[in-house]
Amino acid sequence: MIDSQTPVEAYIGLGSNLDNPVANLHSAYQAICALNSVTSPVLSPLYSSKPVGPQDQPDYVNAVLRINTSLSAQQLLTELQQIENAHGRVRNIRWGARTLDLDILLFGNEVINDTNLIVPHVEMANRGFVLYPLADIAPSDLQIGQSSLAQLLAACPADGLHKITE
Ligand code: A4P
Ligand code: MG
Repeated sequence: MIDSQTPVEAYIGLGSNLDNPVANLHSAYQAICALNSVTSPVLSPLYSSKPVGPQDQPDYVNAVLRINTSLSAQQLLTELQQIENAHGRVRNIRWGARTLDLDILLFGNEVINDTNLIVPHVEMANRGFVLYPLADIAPSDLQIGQSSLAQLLAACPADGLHKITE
C-alpha cells in the first residue's frame, strides 16, 4: 500500500516466547522492513525477559523497532497482524504465550483511541521489556503520554531483563 502521507516515525514492540523466539523476531523484522512505505528501520538489541502475566509460560525475547512510514496507523496495524498470522500466531489466552506479538507503541505524536487500536500502547509505560530496548534507540526526552522516556525508566526496574544481542 502506498499513499502520499508525510512519513511518521513509529515505534513497534516485538515479543515472542514460543518456537525459537530469536528467529521469530529476526524474521518479523525482515517482514516489516519489506513492507511498502516503510523506511529507515532501526532495531534495538534483543532482550530476554520474565513473563508479565501468567507465569506458567517460557521467558520472552523482546525488542523495539523504529521505522518511518507513510502508512496510516490503521494500515500499519493491519500489516503487523498479517505478519503475526504468518508466524503462526494463535490468539487465545490474554497475555499468554505467543509465537509473535507486534504492538504499535507510538505513532508520531498521535493519540489514538479506536476500538481496535490504542496509541500510545496502554501498558508500555509500566513495562521494562518495552522501555529498556526503546531507550537503546530513542532519545531520553521522547514523550510517552504525559511523561518522558527518562522519567518512565527511572520508575521502572529492569528486573529479569537481560540483553542477549547488540
Ligand atoms: N490493539 C489495541 N491497541 C493496539 C496497539 N497499540 N498495537 C488491539 C497493536 N494492537 C493493538 O491484541 C489484542 C488486540 O489489541 C488486537 O486485536 C488489536 O486490535 P492481541 O495481540 O491479539 O492480544 P493480546 O496479546 O492478548 O493483547 P496484547 O495487548 O498484545 O497483549 P500485551 O499487552 O502485548 O501482552 N511478558 C514479557 N516479558 N514480554 C512480552 O512481550 N507480552 C505479553 C502480551 C504478556 N507478557 C509479556 C509480553
Ligand atoms: Mg499485541
